Parts: sequence; structure tokens; C-alpha cells
Amino acid sequence: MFIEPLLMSDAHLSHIEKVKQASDALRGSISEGLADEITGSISEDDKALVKFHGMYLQDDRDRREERAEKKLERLYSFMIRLRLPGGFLTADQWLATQNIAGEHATGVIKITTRQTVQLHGLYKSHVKPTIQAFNQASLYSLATCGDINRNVIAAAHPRQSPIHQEIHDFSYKIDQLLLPKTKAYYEIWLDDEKIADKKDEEDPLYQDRYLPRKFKIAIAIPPNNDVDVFGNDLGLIAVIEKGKLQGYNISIGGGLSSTHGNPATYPRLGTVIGFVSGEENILKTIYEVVTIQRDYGNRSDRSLARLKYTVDKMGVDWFKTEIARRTGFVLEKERPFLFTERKDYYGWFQNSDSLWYYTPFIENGRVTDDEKVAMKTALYEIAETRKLNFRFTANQNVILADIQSEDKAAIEKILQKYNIEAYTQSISSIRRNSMACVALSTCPLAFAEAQRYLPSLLSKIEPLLDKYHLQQEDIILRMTGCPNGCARSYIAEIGFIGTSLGKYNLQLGGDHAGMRLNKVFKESLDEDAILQELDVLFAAFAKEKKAGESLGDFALRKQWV
Ligand code: SRM
Ligand code: SF4
Repeated sequence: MFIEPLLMSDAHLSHIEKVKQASDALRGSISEGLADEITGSISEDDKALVKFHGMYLQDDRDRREERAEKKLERLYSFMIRLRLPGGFLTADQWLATQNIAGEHATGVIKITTRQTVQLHGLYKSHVKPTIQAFNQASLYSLATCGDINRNVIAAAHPRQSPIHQEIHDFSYKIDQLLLPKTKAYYEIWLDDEKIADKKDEEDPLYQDRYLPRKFKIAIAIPPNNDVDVFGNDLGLIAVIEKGKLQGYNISIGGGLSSTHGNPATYPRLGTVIGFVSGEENILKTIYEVVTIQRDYGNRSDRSLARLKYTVDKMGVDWFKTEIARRTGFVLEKERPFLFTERKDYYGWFQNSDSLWYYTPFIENGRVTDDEKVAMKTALYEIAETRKLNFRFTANQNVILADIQSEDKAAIEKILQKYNIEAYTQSISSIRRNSMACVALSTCPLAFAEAQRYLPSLLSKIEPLLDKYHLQQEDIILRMTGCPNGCARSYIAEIGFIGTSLGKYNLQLGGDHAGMRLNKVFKESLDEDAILQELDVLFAAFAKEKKAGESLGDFALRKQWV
């Protein structure tokens, strides 16, 4: 049945909808705001618009009180995120990124849970030089945030399949298909001339209202679900038969966030709706899923605007029919697929083209030099050999990639010089499989710590696992400072979701492959309570688990949640 798209009167549109429409293709008053030296901030409306250019205005929350006492405005700075479909950088681009981080930001590169990098702490006067320096290295931040398709992620490790590159390249094609047409980014940041004819930036996909909310796409290659494909608005699951890519199973409506106290919001795993083959038809399907969300997504309440709510509101069957109506063909029945794992492959591996890959452990994606390891210095020196590429994973790691056999020794020598191999090997299973989001001090939405706290919490959890001889268990543990789920804590076997400073909901029962959401086990626990609960859980797990049973499956079977 055809249902007319919702034509909302202006009164029902959220404020951001009006900002987008009145923005002159995302220009707003960003240029004027940048020139204003009186404040480190920008106007409220421009804060929404700069997201589309790849930035967030933030402030240092650790320094709010001290600044308020001195009657100073908050210490504002920008976070910038790069657009890297499939998470790929050349060695020269890595060097440029490290140099830019040192010159204009805090010096720390943060590898995100979506295969890209962020720099934090850019003062207003540094933003334009940063984007210009990135541009020199052919790197862009356009459309990495905002109500638009974000960085397309793809199975990271080239050992995953002999046709990994073909599948990986598809992330670029999707990226290009869904880029906005506005020239505002080039005008504002790169001083391109103002376009004379507005027709040049007419955008049939995004029009002047863009999407109701962010939109995320991932490509997975079974059996490894390293991208957490079902946490995405749109997921593509590669179907490979006899060494050839047949096409993709399509999943829609994944999203991993909820809001404390708002029962209308919920995390949801994507629903597989069928199979599609042939590049043209695959791209058409992707495009039309996006247009359906554009036309039917909720534009009055942003907390209910993601595709998952549109899918549940309209129904999966309706959605499939509407895709067929728009593309002119019907999706085939889904093909069988099996995910058995969801992890990064640490250490050295060779792929089918005899190229070498090394994944070091980078705790929560923060590339820095600390008391444990000089990762930042080591990676810079490795990049200077220019004998590799850098591939990011969706688990906040980087793979030193595409290394010829004859170049391996040189890179290994640098890894050894900085003790990276021994350090990576020394990391416990649970820490290797853990992730924490940024949270404090930059994230304005954080209720609790995450990346600054998880390392020390893990140091207290590790002895508990040792106590019950569980140190070899591949337990997936994730922590977020709020229920937005940026480190995908809703699909961890042990998930921590911040409720207030020092307190977390403890969630249990997620599976190993990312096919099942976890559930709240205990609410708002402090550290002592967390450790007590885990002690009891690990004791029971050690005693009663079946052979090969994972902690998440055990927690569910034994009805802990
Ligand atoms: Fe996220 C908002 C960090 C992946 C769900 N996320 C934010 C902001 C921008 C806070 C804000 O709106 O002001 C955080 C910036 C913190 C900082 O200081 O850097 C932030 N999100 C991150 C990153 C950096 C976490 C990390 O430590 O790696 C990840 C960047 C990914 C990227 O490169 O694009 C990140 N965010 C995710 C994921 C995981 C994923 O996509 O696989 C999710 C859950 C999946 C999903 O989208 O459903 C996620 N972030 C959110 C949400 C909730 C969206 C919703 O549907 O309600 C918000 C809040 C919002 O959009 O209003 C949010
Ligand atoms: Fe911030 Fe919450 Fe995302 Fe963590 S989960 S980065 S606290 S929005």
C-alpha cells in the first residue's frame, strides 16, 4: 500500500529542521562566526551546521568550574572527524594527520568506533588551517557528522577474504553516491570561489532538509562481524560463493542508542530484508533506503528520528514494498550467512596476496605516548618508511597494512625498538576485546567517565578472571559514558552504560557475534558493586559453563538477565 510521505507543517518541525532549511546549503553564518574573535564559540544554529562539515563545538568539562569562578566563558574548542570510507590512510596521510594533530589539536589521534580518526581541542582560529592542511593531504571532514550519511565502514582486515579489496572498495562507491552536493565546505574552509549558479549544488537526494537524523552504513564479510553490521541503519553482508562476490544481504533499522528515562527510545538490531546482486541494483537499493528515510523519518522529535523508528512505525513489509516501488525490482530472499566472531586480529598475518599486516593493541583508540608504550612515536617512525598503509578497524585499532615481504623486517625492527610486539602480546584477552567511548572531558553528553576510566577498571577485573582461571576467555566488554552507545555497549557480553559520575548500569547477555542485544542486569553500580557482581558471575561461569559456551550465552541460559 502506498502511503503519502508525511508533509509536516512548519509548526511541527524540530528547530534543527528549520535551521537546515534556512541555512543556504549549510552555510549559515559559519564564516561570520569564525571571524568573531570575542568568543571561542559560535552561534547555536551554526553549532548544528558545522556538524555537517565534520566538527562539533565542545568545551573542556574538567575546567568548567574553574572558568566559571573566574567569570570566564567556557574553554571552547572543536573536535574534527575525518571522512575515511573503509578506514584507509596512506603512510603520507598518517604523517600529515599526526603533524596536524600536533600543530593544531591536542597531539592525540583518536581512532573511533567507525574506522576513522578524530582530533580534539582545536581552538577556533585553528579550524580553518586544519581543514586546509588536511586538504593538502587529500583528506576531508565533510559529512562525517550531521543528519547525513556518515563514514561508511567495511570489514577491516584484508586477510578476511581474497576479495576483501573488491568489497572494501565498495565503501568508496557508497560514500560517493551519498555525498551532499553543497559547495559550502569548499567555500568556507578552502576559500573556493562562491558558486555563481545555485543549480550547480541542487541536491536531489538531500534537497534542502537533509535527513531527519544521522545515517550509518556498514559492510561485513562473514564469518567476522568486526563492523557490528546490525548496529547500523543499513547493513550489507557480503555473500561470497566459490570465491566470487554474489551480492549482499541487506539489513535495515539497526541503531544502538536509547535515552535514560524515555521509554519510547530503544536500541535495535537491524532486520535482514533480502538479498540483492549487481552493482547498479545494490547502489539503487542503498539510495532508495535513504530516500525512504528522508521522506518518512520523524522530523518533529529528534529522539525518534533514526531509521529504526521509521522501520518500526511503517513496518518491515511496508518498507520492503516501498523499496521495490522506488527501485523497480523486488529484493531476493536472503541468502544464508553465519557470523561466528567479532574481533580484530592482533599480531602478524599474511593475506592471500602475500602482503603482511600487523595490528598493535591501542587502548580505546588513543594514539599517544604514555608510561606503558610510545605508540605515537613508533607509528610516526613506521609511517616514515612509507612502506605500508594504515587501515583502521571499527574496534578503535589500526592495522599496519599492505607490507611487502621484503619490507617486513624494517617495520618489525621499529616495532621491537618501541616494544610494541611484546606490549601487544602482554595484553589480556578481555582488554583486547574491550572498547570505551570518549566521554569526559570533551563529550557534552557524558554522565560518567569511559575511556579515562576503563583501563583502571580492567586492571581490577583481570585478577577476578585469573582467580577463576578464565583469563583465556574471549569476553567482549564495552563501556560508554551515557546511553548513546558510541562504543556499542548494548551488544557487548558485559556492557557498562554510565548513569552518573562513577555509576554504571551493568548489562549482560550479548552474544559473541553481535547478533543479540544485552539487557540491564543491575542499575547504577559503583566500582565496588561492579566488582562484587562480576566476582559472583565469574565464579558461576567457571563452575557451570558448558564446553565452548561464551559468557554472554551463559548469562542468558542461566537467566541472569
Ligand atoms: Fe557517537 C554523539 C563520539 C560512534 C551513537 N558521539 C556523539 C558525540 C558527537 C557527542 C555529541 O553529540 O556532542 C560524541 C563526541 C565525543 C567526543 O568528545 O569525541 C560521540 N561516537 C563517538 C565516537 C568518537 C566514540 C568513540 O570513542 O570512538 C564514535 C565516532 C564514530 C565515527 O567515527 O563516526 C561514535 N556513536 C557511535 C556509535 C557506534 C557506531 O556507529 O557504530 C553509536 C551507536 C550506533 C548508533 O548510531 O545507533 C553512536 N553518538 C551516538 C548518539 C545516539 C544517536 C541516536 O540514535 O540517538 C549520539 C547523540 C546524538 O546523535 O544525539 C552520539
Ligand atoms: Fe559521549 Fe555518550 Fe557517545 Fe560516550 S556514548 S561519546 S558519553 S555521547
